[in-house]
Amino acid sequence: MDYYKVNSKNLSLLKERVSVPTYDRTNVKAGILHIGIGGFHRAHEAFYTDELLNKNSNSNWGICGVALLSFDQRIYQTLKDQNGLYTLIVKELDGTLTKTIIGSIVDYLFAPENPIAVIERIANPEIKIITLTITEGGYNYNEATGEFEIENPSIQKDLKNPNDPKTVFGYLTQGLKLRKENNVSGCTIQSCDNIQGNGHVTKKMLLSYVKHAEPELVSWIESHVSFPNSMVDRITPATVSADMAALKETSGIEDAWPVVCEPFKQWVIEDDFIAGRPAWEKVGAQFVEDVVPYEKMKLSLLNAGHSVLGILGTLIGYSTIDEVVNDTVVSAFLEAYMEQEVIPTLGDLEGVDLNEYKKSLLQRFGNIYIKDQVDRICSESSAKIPKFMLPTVQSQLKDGGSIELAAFVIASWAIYSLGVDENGTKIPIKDAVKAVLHEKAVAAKSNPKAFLDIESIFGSLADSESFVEVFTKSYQNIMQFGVKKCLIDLNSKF
Ligand code: CS2
Repeated sequence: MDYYKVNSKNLSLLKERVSVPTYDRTNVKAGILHIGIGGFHRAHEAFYTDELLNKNSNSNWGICGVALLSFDQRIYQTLKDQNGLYTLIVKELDGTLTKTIIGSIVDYLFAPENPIAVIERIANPEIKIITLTITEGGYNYNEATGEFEIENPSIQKDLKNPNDPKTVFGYLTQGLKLRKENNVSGCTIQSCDNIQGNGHVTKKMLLSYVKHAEPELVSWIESHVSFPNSMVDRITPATVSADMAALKETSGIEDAWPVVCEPFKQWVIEDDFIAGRPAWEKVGAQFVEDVVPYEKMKLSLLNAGHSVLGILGTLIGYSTIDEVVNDTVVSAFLEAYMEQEVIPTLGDLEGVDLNEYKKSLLQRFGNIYIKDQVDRICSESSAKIPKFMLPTVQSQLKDGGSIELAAFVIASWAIYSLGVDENGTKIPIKDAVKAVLHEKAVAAKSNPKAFLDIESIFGSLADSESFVEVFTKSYQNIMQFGVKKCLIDLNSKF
């Protein structure tokens, strides 16, 4: 078999082997600027946008992908070498691989190399929508105060060097300022991160920064920029070398960075696009008036479910999510957590059967071909837990509901943060506040509550006597009997 690299020149050859764009990419305009071109964006928004270009000859919405951090140089270089093309490999439930070359990313910029080019592109009249996947931690939000962390050193740096920004806030502010100065019409900023009210949070955080950086821009943004909330969903594990090898072996395609994902996908969006938008509804996105309840459901069941499996699974010694959920002791615990502690906080969701949703999640987590890494799930837990689990705990505390299972998971996280699993193997913790987590985890050995004192994560949770009590009990039990034995005891109770 001949091997072909992924690039525009080879598209006609690649077409013999996998699906390729059926549209003429030279006619596609970058009306969307996307910041954060990681795997998730390429499995989700870029996929939907590509589907639409294939399906609807009237659409010419394409994406200009921005790699913001120096760390993103490799993905930028890969996209550049491959003319923005890459292979999306969907791992079906029966193990088949569905491969598609995605063509919707038609331009790409590497911000550290040329910050002014990014600022100018944000101000370019052809850009109508700016979408973001900058991770849950990227919003610079303080959990304890609910406010923007103006003291963050990177933010302070951007305030002092407006023309050489490093953070998304510095870039957006300078780009929007130029837009205003050039009398360019407004645009939409759409977050695609897993945050409750992601549009509201983006607006609040951006305006907080702008108030300090360019106060006279605040009212322009308020009247010229819309911030729709959206719920995004598609499990996208990190690509591993075996994925690249399988692509090469099965189709003779050499792709330096394909993306792998599950078949399921969902995108629920508020229809608030001030400067127009692609007809994403034609390819399965749902436009609704109020996305907040859907976001809440997804974050507190799927994402929290992931964290539960990731943390407990790591301590027990598993490496992938399917291994963890296929351990019936852990999955029974997860089901009990969802039923007893999460679903009671969700209220009625029109058109959604929560029990069915729960079942479908267990099936998705159990897909043995996905091999989603527990390390990926547990990375940056300090930004995830407050968004995925703590709102549920607060709501249950308020209503006098059970918090025992959530407390067990957070106690497990305290033990996880010591950095060694129950078999004595080192845990590769990836977290922006890794040092603080470790320090508090050590203190928790003699006084478990010390872990809850991290205010920037837990807010005032340590003031709740009932939470501290069950948390402490769980901590001591796990230390004494191990996760698995405790889960068996808890499962018999619920
Ligand atoms: C995961 C998400 O990072 C995580 O913790 O829960 O990346 C999850 O896979 C996606 O949100 C699925 O839509």
